[in-house]
Amino acid sequence: MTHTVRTQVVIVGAGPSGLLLGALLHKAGIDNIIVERQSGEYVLGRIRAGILEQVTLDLLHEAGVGATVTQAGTPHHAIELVFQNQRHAIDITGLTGGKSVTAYGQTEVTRDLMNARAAAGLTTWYSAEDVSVNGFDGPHPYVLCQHEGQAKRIDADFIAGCDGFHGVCRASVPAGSLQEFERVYPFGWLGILADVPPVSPHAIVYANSAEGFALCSMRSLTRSRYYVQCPLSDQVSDWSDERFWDALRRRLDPALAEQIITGPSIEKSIAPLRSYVAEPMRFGRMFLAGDASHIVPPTGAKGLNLAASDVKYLSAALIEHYAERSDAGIDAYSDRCLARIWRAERFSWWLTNLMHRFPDNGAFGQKMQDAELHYLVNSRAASTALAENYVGLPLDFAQH
Ligand code: RFL
Ligand code: PHB
Repeated sequence: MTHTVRTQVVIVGAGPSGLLLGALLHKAGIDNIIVERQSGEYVLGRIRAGILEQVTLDLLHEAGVGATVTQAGTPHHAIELVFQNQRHAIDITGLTGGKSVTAYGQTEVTRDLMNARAAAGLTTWYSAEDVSVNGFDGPHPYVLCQHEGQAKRIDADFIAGCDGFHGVCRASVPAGSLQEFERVYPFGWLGILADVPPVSPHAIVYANSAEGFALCSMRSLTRSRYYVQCPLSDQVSDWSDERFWDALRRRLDPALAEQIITGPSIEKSIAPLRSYVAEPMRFGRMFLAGDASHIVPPTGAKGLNLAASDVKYLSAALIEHYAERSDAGIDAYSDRCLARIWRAERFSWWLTNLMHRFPDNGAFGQKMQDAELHYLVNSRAASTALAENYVGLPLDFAQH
């Protein structure tokens, strides 16, 4: 027998998008249930983003979980670009009239939201199997799944597809209703997490070297996150810790390389790089948000921040629907999100092209990269364009 429950919004996926949406809706008195395919521990074990824009911090505060990030996050007022063995600082705060970004891990954001959700006694079904989304083209959408050995059904007013790139929501949209745009890059990022002090605790370092891209980031003053560009054919097992640290050092300027403190990795993974957008983001009574509808290469640190802004627009639209009986926000949702998404897609694509070594770049392509990097660090106008995108464009940035 199927166990049936009812809620106002059923959210598929308990990543940052789903959890943040659930928290914002709950604050507004809108009932919601989250259905997640994995266990809570598995979700927390995925090491991903580390840089939050102010827009994202503001939303965490609005959702009632801002205290920990304020206390434990590390503000960054600069980024550094390394090329031709030299380091150049970009003063993102000075160039944007005082804005900054904050180093605070996606794992920590997720944990804060999970804890708040559990403390508020809200329903989350982890380890749900065979999740399907149904009836969203009509007035009575519902989700089916298997949970704790039982067939379950959730009837709702709306479905929020927050289930990431490989989720079921986008895949359930009828063929032909979706337009996809994609660029796949011919390399990946090998990332490691290690309990060693970060080499650059006040500025994220992006390096373009003859051996490829490298990135120095952090999770705290005692936990570092580093990445190197690697071929897509590489396996994690090809990369001993020693090989990783050697490769990282060779890609940085000599002074910085010398300061790297190494230690055993506690996580090591390879992520492919992709730009992807699916349009639109609403299908009747189902909405897509976050990685379910778009992917950026991690170079611009935009993925989690875009997920947060989608959720801001979606929560505002749903609150307007219930409180004011107006569907204006719901009708505008997809266009509002996509205007911001395409700007972040452009920035992430541009920075990816500028900072990586492409197999078919050639000598001319290399000269172009070098010339653009020199221009970028020597022109206030060009540095400002980088800085204002890096800290994140305002939510109400011109839509057209
Ligand atoms: P998620 O995090 O993928 O969560 C989706 C959740 O849905 C679940 N799910 C299902 N649940 C039920 N039924 C199904 N059929 C389901 N299918 C899937 C999944 O188990 C999962 O729990 O998507 P969300 O919430 O939209 O969040 C997006 C972010 O995770 C992502 O954009 C960022 O991690 C991207 N990203 C970065 N973003 C930044 O803003 N700043 C960064 O510094 C940054 N660095 C990164 C990154 C992503 C990386 N990787 C690995 C792709 C660095 C890396 C290396
Ligand atoms: C990270 O800390 O994981 C990180 C930082 C900056 C990026 C991407 C990832 O651009």
